[in-house]
Amino acid sequence: MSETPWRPTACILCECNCGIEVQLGGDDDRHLVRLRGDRAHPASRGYACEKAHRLDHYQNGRDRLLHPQRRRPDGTFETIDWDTAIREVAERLTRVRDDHGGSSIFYYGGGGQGNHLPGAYSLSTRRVLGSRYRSSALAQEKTGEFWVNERMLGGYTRGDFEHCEVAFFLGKNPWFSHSIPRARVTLREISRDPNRTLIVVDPRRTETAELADIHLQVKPGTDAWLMSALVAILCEGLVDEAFCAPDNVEGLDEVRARFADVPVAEYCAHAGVEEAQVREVAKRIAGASSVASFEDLGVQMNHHSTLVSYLHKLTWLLTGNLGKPGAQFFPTPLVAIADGKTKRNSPVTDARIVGGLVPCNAIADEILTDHPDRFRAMIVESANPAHSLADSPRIREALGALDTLVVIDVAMSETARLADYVLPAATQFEKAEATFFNLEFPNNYFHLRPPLFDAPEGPLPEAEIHARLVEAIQPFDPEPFDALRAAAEEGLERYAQVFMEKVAFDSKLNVIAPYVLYRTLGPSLPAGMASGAVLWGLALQCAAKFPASVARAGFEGSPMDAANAMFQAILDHPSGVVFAVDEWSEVRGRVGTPDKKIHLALEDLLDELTRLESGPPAADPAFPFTLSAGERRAFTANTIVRDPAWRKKDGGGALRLHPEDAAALGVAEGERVRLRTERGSVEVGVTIDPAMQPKHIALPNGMGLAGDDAGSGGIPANELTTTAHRDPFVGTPWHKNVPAHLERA
Ligand SMILES: Nc1nc2c(c(=O)[nH]1)N[C@H]1C(S)=C(S)[C@@H](COP(=O)(O)OP(=O)(O)OC[C@H]3O[C@@H](n4cnc5c(=O)[nH]c(N)nc54)[C@H](O)[C@@H]3O)O[C@H]1N2
Ligand SMILES: Nc1nc2c(c(=O)[nH]1)N[C@H]1C(S)=C(S)[C@@H](COP(=O)(O)OP(=O)(O)OC[C@H]3O[C@@H](n4cnc5c(=O)[nH]c(N)nc54)[C@H](O)[C@@H]3O)O[C@H]1N2
Ligand code: SF4
Ligand SMILES: [Mo]
Repeated sequence: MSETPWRPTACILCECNCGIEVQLGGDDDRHLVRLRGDRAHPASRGYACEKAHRLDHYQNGRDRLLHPQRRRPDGTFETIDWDTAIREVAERLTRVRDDHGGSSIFYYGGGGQGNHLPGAYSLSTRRVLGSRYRSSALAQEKTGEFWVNERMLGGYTRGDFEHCEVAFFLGKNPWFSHSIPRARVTLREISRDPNRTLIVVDPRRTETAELADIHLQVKPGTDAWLMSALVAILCEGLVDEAFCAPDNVEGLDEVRARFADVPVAEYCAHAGVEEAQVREVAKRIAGASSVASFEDLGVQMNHHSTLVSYLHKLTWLLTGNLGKPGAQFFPTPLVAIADGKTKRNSPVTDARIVGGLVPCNAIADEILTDHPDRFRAMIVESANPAHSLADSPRIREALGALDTLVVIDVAMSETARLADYVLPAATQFEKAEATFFNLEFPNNYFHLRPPLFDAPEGPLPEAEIHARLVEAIQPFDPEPFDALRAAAEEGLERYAQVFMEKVAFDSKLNVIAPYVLYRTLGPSLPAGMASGAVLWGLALQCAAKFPASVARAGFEGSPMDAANAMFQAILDHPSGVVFAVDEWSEVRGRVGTPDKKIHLALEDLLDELTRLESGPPAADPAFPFTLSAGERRAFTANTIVRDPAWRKKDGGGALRLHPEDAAALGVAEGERVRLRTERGSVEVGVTIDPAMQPKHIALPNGMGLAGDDAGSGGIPANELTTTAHRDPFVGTPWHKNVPAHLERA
């Protein structure tokens, strides 16, 4: 008997999207029965963590949606057919546009951890509706970092952890959250090697901190003081003068002058870290041949988040850690997921919009108002804002106040339950899918995954949903479409020619290119791969922008020839393919600021620095605990998997608590406490964790989904958070630092 074939795909539970191979089984052959890492995947090379083995809970999950749903006046849902759904959604959105302008239609989401093709196709729907504002989860985590990077460097950077001498993790626990390829292998290698140093800044002695050579166990919410002290020490004589020479780098003198005033000993004390240890870190960073560095939610969802992003960039820029092996680089993206540019502010609250993303914490206020420019309709796709945005009660109220809410999802999520129309999408194993988080160096890969099987009768890939919406909103002359379809049958070269003639310079068609590609190139692609059509356009943009990198990956010639070859290679490699090969010597040349220099002095953030002088605020006696609301653990994956049974451990999402606090409250392991914040109050079981600091408590993310038995599925963290608690520059929430009160239940 021949063995069941192993089919290549990817894990969709975090941004790494490790390549995996799957054996199908079950009575309908639609279950992901056995899984293993795919050795042919260019980045993960056979690696996968424990979560991937439980992916069948996503594919055959509770709450799966199979048919379009329409809300009845009494709030219940009825099943409708696709024609009715598309017609009515198009009518409702068109009416909002005609009455109030396309700007009043807001788009949220576009991709989770495993899928970004929906976001690409939604562009066409947004364009025909004239929708201008959008957002996604990035606007509650990365926008501060994007903005700082844009102004200092004119581009987004990542670190080369595989080759670094020193690895620096700031508010990040990659042992569980990954975000770098083969995280645990890389962490163990650094930890074991006596010549390499792993540095972790985290109030908790995390699994990553356990492996670290140096753990700066900062007091919660005080990273700004710690990082200012670190920068001040670097300025005292540890700066890489050659790297920071004035022909390349602006602002060194000003930074030196401003940090000369930082009282290092006092700031270390504020952060609860020994000055000697901070000095040791400064020396290690400055003395290393290379430092790779990663900041994440522990600081990005915390007090002074944008300031800390800035201080963080200063540590590795002052020490010359850009553009050499083991240091920071600018990845070559097949498509840039967001930039740090600021073009306009939000229409109602005038919030700063970074990379085109309205701050998540402003969204409710952009809806719940009688301002004429408020958002009145919303399309939510592949995201679950009713659960993931701060202050869930208020978000529910805002979503309920919209004229029309349309949700495109695979499951009846918390957000879908509030929608006027829910449009069911095929799962990520039932259609071609990909993510745009291509952030490797020097070899950057792209992975377009073929479907494992067809979708059941009912759900559609987002590309098809958007194509139908576009056609219902604004029908187009069929002539160019017929010509393009015929050309596609003759091959990519001919298609490219006709595309240049009919679409590239047509102002009506080129803005909806994803739709045009899907309808014309899509049908000629291999079975199940039509959703990949948009990648042809993206490959063309990439080949035009990074000709040398794509040529080194073997895609040579004119941008069009290179793009055709790249697109074909993407289709031909179901385990992923390297589409760009960079060189370290190119990195400095990719600094994208207007004058091509690195800018060390950002005035507004240097001014913010002076506001640290008064020290961290004292805890409010009414809320003596600091709650980190939304920690990544062994079995959390945002809200991608809905059945708590998928978790092998910690199904109830226990509150972590230091033994001292447990003793003071008189609670034992597994007993329940009442946890109260300014926003809400819940009862939750505790786990006693000596890795925590006293008075610091933590709840996991992605818990407490609608339909879970009370308590068994954990606490939805955002019932406890508020929107006012946010960064002054870009509005990112302080989810990791929520003042809280605890008592025995
Ligand atoms: N298992 C799992 N992995 C995931 C995800 C998931 O849901 N589950 N989600 C993915 C997503 S969307 C993201 S954005 C990433 C996030 O990845 P991470 O940012 O690594 O995730 P968190 O666990 O939320 O936060 C990281 C750390 O911040 C620390 N922290 C809390 N307060 C402070 C503080 O005041 N200062 C400092 N320095 N640190 C602090 C916490 O103790 C925690 O260890 O993970 C991705 N990977
Ligand atoms: N308090 C607190 N809040 C947080 C965080 C925290 O740490 N603390 N973390 C924040 C962060 S970093 C993030 S990234 C967000 C995550 O929150 P969101 O960005 O809102 O997204 P997810 O929870 O990942 O939900 C993804 C949705 O996509 C659906 N889905 C899965 N596959 C498909 C598909 O193929 N097509 C479609 N259309 N839908 C699909 C799933 O069913 C699910 O409803 O949460 C944020 N919220
Ligand atoms: S959850 Fe684990 S297996 Fe899945 S992509 Fe992330 S690191 Fe890879
Ligand atoms: Mo995230």
